[in-house]
Amino acid sequence: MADQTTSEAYENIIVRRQNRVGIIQLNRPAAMNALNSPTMAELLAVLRQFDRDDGLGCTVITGSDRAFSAGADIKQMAQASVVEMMAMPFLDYWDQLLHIRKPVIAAVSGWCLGGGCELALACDMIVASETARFGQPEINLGIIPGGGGTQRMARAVGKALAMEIVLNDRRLTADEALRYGLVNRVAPVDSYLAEAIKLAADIAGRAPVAVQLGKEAVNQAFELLLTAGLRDERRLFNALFSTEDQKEGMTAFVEKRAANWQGK
Ligand code: DAK
Repeated sequence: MADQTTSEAYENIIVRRQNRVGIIQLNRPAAMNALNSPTMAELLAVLRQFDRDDGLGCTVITGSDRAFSAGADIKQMAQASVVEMMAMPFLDYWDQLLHIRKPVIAAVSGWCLGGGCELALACDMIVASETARFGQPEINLGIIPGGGGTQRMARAVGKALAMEIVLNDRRLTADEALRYGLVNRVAPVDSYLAEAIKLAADIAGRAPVAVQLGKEAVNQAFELLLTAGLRDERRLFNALFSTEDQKEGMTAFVEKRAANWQGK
């Protein structure tokens, strides 16, 4: 099949589609892709639109080679009171990230700090360039991570290292991030994005409903105790026997042919 690429215009992000992969590029180069409310609004609107689009199976979020994102926009928060912080729509966008059903891969190069690192951690997988640097430097601003950094970082790399990252601004190189299980793979800076898109295309070519329920089931491992998680997995597993794709997948195996997924 010929490679189909289309693009759409936004103010703070660049959106394009490549066959069954949606690609969102953070695009605030003058601010190192700092995440302000308008950027998060556009990002979430597009993620939700992709979730509803049967023509797409997986999303890649990326930044520039120099910076995935340097975090939440400090200039937006600097003078805010606690009441103003609590009322910022910014918070809702972070909550909405939890409800994206299709897999999202972060393709990270350069700075991946603060809220930028939290955004990457909220994605389902991370492909990093060799120049990627991960950190939660909020302590330097007199605050702690607020977008999931303490929780997801601790789950990803363990308590000991998470404490150093959160309390003492320890930054991880791409190789360290790979070693500690924060990222899936590391690639040269000129190919990390292509690598992430290739991974996304592979996933997008698989049985769509099973992919979404697989994502849901793995995420439950971080929410539930083992017995409840196993029960949940069993329900999702059984539910897939009501899909046409389960019949097609097993029939295709028996008939020794490739499956033709319908997403039903
Ligand atoms: N916000 C706003 N502008 C930023 C920025 C940021 N986070 N990071 C960089 N910039 C801007 C700089 O101000 C500068 O702008 P101009 O001065 O040119 O106008 C421009 O980007 C280039 O930055 P530098 O001149 O500093 O470039 P360098 O190469 O020297 O340094 C750097 C790059 C990324 C190491 C450095 O800029 C830096 O340390 N940036 C700040 C990193 C940081 O502290 N990040 C944590 C921010 S706090 C929440 C969700 C999320 C969050 C909180 C709550 N809820 C849901 C409740 C997240 C909080 C954070 O992320």
